[in-house]
Amino acid sequence: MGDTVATKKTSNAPTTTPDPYEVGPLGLFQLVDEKGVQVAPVPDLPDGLPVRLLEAMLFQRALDQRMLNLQRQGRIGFYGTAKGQEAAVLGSGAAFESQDWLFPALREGAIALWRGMKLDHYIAQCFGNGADPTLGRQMPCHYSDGPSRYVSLSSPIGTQISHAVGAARAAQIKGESDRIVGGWMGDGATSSNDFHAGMNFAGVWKAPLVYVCQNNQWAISVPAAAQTASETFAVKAEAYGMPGLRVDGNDVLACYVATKMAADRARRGDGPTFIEMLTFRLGGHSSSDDPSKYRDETVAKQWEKRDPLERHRTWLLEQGAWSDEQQEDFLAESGKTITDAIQRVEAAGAVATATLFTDVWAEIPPMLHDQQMRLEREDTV
Ligand SMILES: Cc1ncc(C[n+]2csc(CCOP(=O)(O)OP(=O)(O)O)c2C)c(N)n1
Ligand SMILES: [Mg+2]
Repeated sequence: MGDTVATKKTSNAPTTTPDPYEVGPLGLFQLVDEKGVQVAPVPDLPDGLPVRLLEAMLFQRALDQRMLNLQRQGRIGFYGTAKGQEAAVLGSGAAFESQDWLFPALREGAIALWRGMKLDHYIAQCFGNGADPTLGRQMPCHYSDGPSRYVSLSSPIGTQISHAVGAARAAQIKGESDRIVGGWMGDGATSSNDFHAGMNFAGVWKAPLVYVCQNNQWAISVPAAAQTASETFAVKAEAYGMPGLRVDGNDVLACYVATKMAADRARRGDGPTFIEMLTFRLGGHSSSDDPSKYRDETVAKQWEKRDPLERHRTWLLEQGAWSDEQQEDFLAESGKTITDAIQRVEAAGAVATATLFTDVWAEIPPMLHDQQMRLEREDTV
């Protein structure tokens, strides 16, 4: 499997934006290279989107670090960062519309924030405390947010791949022609049963769906090369009767443009697309992991030089659309926003025990009702 971003550079830069569907599953769709130099024309984008993408990536990096610190301080139990993968996360997530349903894997929480999830709810989900609308019933990082149609992942790897195609099929059956579905997975998830079932039904049903595979080259300690014998992950899509795209996952504009094309295609009723985004997990798998035990961290150092934030910032500076001062202000303001939110959330305290009995049964069964009454009595003793 490719562990480097190998782009063929010709002396003649293209004069039109390449079509990611033509670049295909063995190529690598890229608009801005590792140094922040634009290598192909960037198509017209919604007003202000490139700046918003940088801000969202900067915010995510800052938030991830703060959440990891909370875990190290014993204030939350677990955290998984998206460090190094922010472009793949936000570039893909920004291409969906508010009516679409999204089925993420572990590292896409920033998409929920992008779609309007409250920061307090994001942080409270990790505390699992009284400020958490999901009442601490999920492991940290398993965000869900109804208003932004962002569905909690299930911890068993790959299960959301089937959930996503099910939701896409439901939209099809209900004739909701303007609604599509996004489903995310890691490279490791392509070895799960759900991958094959989900991809198969997506192809057979011509489901209004975009699958995004963040190939961060590791599944905890298993390298991508030990995950598959296929030349790329994208090429697998062909066997299921759908196009597979391969995109530079550290190029946020390329990620956005490719996902938007796939989303438009799905919305037109032309069926699903599978997109492999080639990136790298700069940090540990999660707060419970130490990657120096199993991988050559000099490779990680190489990938640090391909930082997606730095690349996009350089491009924006070149466009005259961003400044060092703006970045400084934005980071200072973000830091304060995060601090304030953590303080508010932590002050909420534990989830009320009485909520054990709420939101589960329409009518509580007699045995549980007895337990509920007993708890109420004991609580007042
Ligand atoms: C069915 C199942 N097997 C094993 C695990 C333990 N596990 C959690 S994350 C992970 C690796 C996932 O790798 P990948 O899909 O590449 O996503 P990444 O963590 O790299 O984003 C594994 C094996 C699990 N959660 N579910
Ligand atoms: Mg992975």
